[in-house]
Amino acid sequence: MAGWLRALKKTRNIIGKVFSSKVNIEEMEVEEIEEILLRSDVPARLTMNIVDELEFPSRKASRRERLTDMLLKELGEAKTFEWPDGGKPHVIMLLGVNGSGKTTTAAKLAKKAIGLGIKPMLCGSDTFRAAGSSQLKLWSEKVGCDFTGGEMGHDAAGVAFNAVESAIEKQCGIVLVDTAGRMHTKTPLMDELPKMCRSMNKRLSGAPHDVWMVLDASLGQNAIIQARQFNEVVPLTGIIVTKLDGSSKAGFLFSVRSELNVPILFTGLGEGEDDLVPFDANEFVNALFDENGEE
Ligand SMILES: Nc1nc2c(ncn2[C@@H]2O[C@H](COP(=O)(O)OP(=O)(O)OP(=O)(O)O)[C@@H](O)[C@H]2O)c(=O)[nH]1
Ligand SMILES: [Mg+2]
Repeated sequence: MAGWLRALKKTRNIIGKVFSSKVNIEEMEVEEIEEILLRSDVPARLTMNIVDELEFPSRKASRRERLTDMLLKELGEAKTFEWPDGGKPHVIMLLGVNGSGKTTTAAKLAKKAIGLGIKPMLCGSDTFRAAGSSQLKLWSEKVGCDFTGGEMGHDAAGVAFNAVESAIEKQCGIVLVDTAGRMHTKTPLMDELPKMCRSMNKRLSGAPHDVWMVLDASLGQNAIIQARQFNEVVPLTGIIVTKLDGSSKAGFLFSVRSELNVPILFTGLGEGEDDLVPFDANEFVNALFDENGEE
């Protein structure tokens, strides 16, 4: 909980005003509540429903209870990632726009796998930039796991194929394929993603078993627009939201289920290798509104 509280400081600075000890939400003008919710990127449709709901008093529940309830409902039922427990390697491809946190997240996931006794393979398929793959190689040395990468200009699909092959040989339990950052609007780069999938599937039927999009929380609703485009090119099976610790727009998380219908699996709450936690809707909503959270 402490991690969540710290991480959501910025969003709470806006949204938390609804519940701060100085302001009484029960007596607040609904227009003010509406403005606060919209400013932290809570989707407009949900904000409208909340305002409609809060406008009239209820004998059964306080406004705070009703708001919390609506927000939790919007996040839907939680899905947790089931870590693989042996057999063929489970291949996960991480994708997203430039700088969203893919490489760091791949390393964080590898560290988690090691902690669970699962042998990871980190695959650096970012062959766009000279440092793209070496950045992940450094991480593999830091967390202590196998690595397969490609030099700049190499075919990313080939690098991914080799990583899966090597993971099978080395009996790894999980392969984390870090991809190059790409803008959702650049067609040729987007086309590389299904090609990578086909290539991995040739070496191991069913691979990649998961495709997770890494979204930068500081982008707010724009992250949803990006995810929608990626989802059309390669169907996503999970979302990882990074940089929640630096975002004041965490309200966009309430759009993920209705707009994408892809589960949020993990959230990044900092830059360190242990700052990745399974997404927990209750912790998230409670941390948003915690009056005792750090200022
Ligand atoms: N505060 C914070 N910073 C993060 C988090 N995740 C990643 N970062 C930082 O975001 C920056 C970009 O992270 P990378 O992992 O290199 O992002 P990327 O998506 O691989 O970037 P490209 O390969 O250039 O597309 C780095 O400075 C990371 O330390 C997080 O959860 N919180
Ligand atoms: Mg990267």
